[in-house]
Amino acid sequence: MCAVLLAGLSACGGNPKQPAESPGQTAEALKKFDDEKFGMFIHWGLYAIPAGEWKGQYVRGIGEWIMNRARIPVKEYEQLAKQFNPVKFNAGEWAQVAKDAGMKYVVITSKHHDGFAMYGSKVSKYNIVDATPFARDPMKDLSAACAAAGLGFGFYYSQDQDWHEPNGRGNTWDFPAGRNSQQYLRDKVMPQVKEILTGYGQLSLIWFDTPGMLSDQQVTDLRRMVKTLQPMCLINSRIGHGKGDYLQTGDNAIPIQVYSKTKWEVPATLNDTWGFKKNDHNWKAPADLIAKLADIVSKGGNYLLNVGPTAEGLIPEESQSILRTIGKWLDVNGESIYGTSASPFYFPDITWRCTVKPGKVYLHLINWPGREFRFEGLESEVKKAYFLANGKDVPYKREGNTLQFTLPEAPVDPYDSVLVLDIAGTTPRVAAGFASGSLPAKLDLYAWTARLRGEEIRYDRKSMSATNFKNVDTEKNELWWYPYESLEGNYSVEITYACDSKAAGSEFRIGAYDGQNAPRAVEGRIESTGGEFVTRKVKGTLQVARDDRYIGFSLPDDDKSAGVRVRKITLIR
Ligand code: FHN
Repeated sequence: MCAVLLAGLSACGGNPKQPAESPGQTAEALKKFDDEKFGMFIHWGLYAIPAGEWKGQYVRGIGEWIMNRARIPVKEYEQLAKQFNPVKFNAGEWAQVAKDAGMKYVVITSKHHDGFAMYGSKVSKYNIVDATPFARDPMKDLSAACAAAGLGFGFYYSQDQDWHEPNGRGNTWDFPAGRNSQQYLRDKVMPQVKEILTGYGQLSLIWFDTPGMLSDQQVTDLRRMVKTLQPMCLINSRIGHGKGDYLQTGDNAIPIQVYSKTKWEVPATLNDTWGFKKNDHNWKAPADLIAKLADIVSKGGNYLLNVGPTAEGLIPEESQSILRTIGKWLDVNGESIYGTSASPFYFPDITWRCTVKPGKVYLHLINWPGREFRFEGLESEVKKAYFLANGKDVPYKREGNTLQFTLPEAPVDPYDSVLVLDIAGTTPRVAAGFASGSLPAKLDLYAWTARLRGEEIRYDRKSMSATNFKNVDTEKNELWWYPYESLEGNYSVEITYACDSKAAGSEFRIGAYDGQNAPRAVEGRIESTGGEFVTRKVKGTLQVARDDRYIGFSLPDDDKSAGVRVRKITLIR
């Protein structure tokens, strides 16, 4: 099993005074989790009341961070509780939205960084039952509704950041003096985590976040408590110190290629915020989300997609409608997602993705290739090729390990047409050079596979490019690619972009970032391309070190850069 899991087990099993963990139960829970693929994240808390505005001023950034961003004193922020009365909350309806979306599990914030418990806590009066006019515990209803709907249920819990407590991390405006993290852990975290593990039935998982400064021992104690109370409850890697059962990627961060060494999950937003923000209408298109679901599952991950309910207790209409569209696609194509394994093939571009089951290869055509589609690298005999959407056979010719399909003019599904290959044998045989894990000499980093950083940046599906790069205050709009495998080496670099004359002249930077030091970078200047996409060589060599976390693209200094459209960066060994 995965390294993270093993690290966790050895650390926890090492104490003879404590009951040993049950690796069998964790493995069983992980298998179920791996089969589920798609879950609903819910960020719900007091921050849904200001919804992105404080005292009439727009506050930049993610909605649930408003207390921190606007440096709202505890005494003021606390007052929100007196108004929190989500009378429209209906747990059954929420569970139904998740069901209709084809999601298999739900994870909701029991306590976010603002420190407010969204369940009835005996540990702190700062909770939804004791401090609000609502005066009841919505998590009781939600856990029951999820169980009734056959959905897994889990809690998010912020175990280090807590802006309400002098001993929690993060509130430097009320509590500038040092803190005692051990006391915070002992008095709030451990007893609250115990409450959520004992009051809401079987939890599928507990989702810790931003472990920050917690020590190895503190994390070990936390893990031990979880596994002692609920051996089947999975723990995510953001518990810290490598002691999770499975790995979290960064927020909205998808590995660039198949990553299947350990089980992982991408937490992601439907717009640009987790907690409800009334002015955030930057909803991702269903086509993009379905392609991302196929992308993530093809690479070995799960997709945990967020909704941010309002202070009244409603999941925004836009979110619901997007999720239902995904659900309709899954009604037809779910066979190619649930219970599948990651692609055994490397992805040369963003035309297709691939999932497999015994005897079957599912080719997800996420960007329609036109009438001719070449698929290379499959050695196994193909017995039948057909579309999942309509069951119709797809004609093809075979030349060695290349299959040349003749496709209809238009996609058979507007989002992702799944082409199924029934193959001889259980596991596809992959020709040398085409297997996932083999990094080619020329590696394309498409804007579509990047994490988009910043509120202004947009991805345009039609031109397959990122655009509207802006620098607002100290915040840059950037593209970040996460390899999750080391790309150590020296690369010459190309950039494929378009730019009209107005936007020409901006300097750009492509860097390798380790998360601490200034990047090792190559730089260049954007020239007018008359609006056409061109590929240009960038001067210099990009040195990528073994532990670099991501490759980034930015236009650091120039605001004209909003008109630049970037399709991909190519790294050439
Ligand atoms: O700071 C939080 C953020 O508010 C949100 O909860 C996300 C979800 O993954 N986690 C943290 C940042 O990574």
